[in-house]
Amino acid sequence: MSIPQERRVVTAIPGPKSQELLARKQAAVPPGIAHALPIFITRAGGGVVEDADGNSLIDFGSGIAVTSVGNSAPKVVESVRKQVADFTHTCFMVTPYESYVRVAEKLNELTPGDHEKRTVLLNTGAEAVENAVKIARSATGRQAVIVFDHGYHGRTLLTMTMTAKNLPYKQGFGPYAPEVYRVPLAYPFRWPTGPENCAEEAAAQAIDMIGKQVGAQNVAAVIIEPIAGEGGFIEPAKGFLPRIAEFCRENGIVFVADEVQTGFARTGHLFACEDEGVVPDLIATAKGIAGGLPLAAVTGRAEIMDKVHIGGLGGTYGGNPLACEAALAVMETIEEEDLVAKARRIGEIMLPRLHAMRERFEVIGDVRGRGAMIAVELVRPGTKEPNPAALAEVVRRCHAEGLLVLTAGTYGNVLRFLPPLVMPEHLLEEGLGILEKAFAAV
Ligand code: PLZ
Repeated sequence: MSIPQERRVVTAIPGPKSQELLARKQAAVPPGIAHALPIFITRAGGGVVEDADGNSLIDFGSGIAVTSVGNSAPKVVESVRKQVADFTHTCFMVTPYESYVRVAEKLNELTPGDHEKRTVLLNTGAEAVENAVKIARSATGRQAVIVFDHGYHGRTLLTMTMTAKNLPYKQGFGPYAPEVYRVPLAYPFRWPTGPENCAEEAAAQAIDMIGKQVGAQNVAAVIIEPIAGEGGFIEPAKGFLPRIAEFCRENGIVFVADEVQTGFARTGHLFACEDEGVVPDLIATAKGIAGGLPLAAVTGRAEIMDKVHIGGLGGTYGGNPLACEAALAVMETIEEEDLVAKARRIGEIMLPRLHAMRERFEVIGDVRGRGAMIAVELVRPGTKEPNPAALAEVVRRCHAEGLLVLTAGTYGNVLRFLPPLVMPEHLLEEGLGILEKAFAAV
């Protein structure tokens, strides 16, 4: 790796150059687009990001689960360089090219289930989710869409409607899209009767609500994140996902897994659904698929995907040749560097350290996640009351020390970790040390 794999804090964070750039940003860009940490990045790779002031921060965010293979990963750079010199765009709907087909073949092969599949390529996670809904509606002739508490699916009209949390995603942006219904999620830490009964009770409630309020015969699709991402890295209690998938099967409903954040080795499986052997009818992917180039996909059962009329799917840039080359390089890198195992190893290092912190610090209510998708939920000591103030303080201290961390959660009280899967172990350990110090100080 050409960029030194070290933490280096040489100014305040953000430093003077970043602050100068931030002032320009504030004059040129609306405040609606905000930052987790306003340091301006000049270079990044492996487990670090470098800023304009010469600081090098340990990256526990991967640009929200995108650069799983690392920033500017060598194979990605090489493939994109070659492609950019050959041709940058034709529009796949005008004249096709082979890399799009190869990405589709790869996704058909790698996603759960050995049934015949098809893949359509798009640009963003939101676009993938929207297209999954279009396809499910077209295939079933039904309209209703079922989503879950704490769900996040994007910022477009339909996906914002499908997203659970009002602020910042929905406030003032209505009216929302019709025919979207929300049901409970099996959230073990906050289930009223405790985690043991959570899966069964939550599934029963969800299924009852669908039957009573919507009518299963009207439902085109049930869409769920196998681990709720923005909602706070909530792993549904074991048994919940399989029960919901079974209900969909019994009622001719298309079961859609939104694996935009959980996909591509992140959770210690190639796809998070595999953890419980759930085979979705359609799977939406994006983020980690192309190492930072904009690409997304819907992959699913041929008999469902093939129902959409000719010309019904598309977009100018979907499956852009640069993004396709990047995706092929990412998939090769995941295989060659066994990043599924690396993700597991990250979990094996992080979880025991975080559980030990939970014993020490009463402000940590819950530690959860799988592989390199790990979170801690902060509460007021002795209660389950969300503690966003403590979270803000921990984050501030981590950032000041050169550890880039992200937050999440319906109640704004979850600290989440999404390190690149190529994170060197010494940086992972160093990051955990900074975190421990931050908790001790709060
Ligand atoms: N589905 C599960 O996590 C994107 C959003 C950040 P796009 N998550 C990060 C923000 O505040 O905008 C996401 C996701 C899941 C869909 C999406 C949407 O993906 O590529 O951002 O459209």
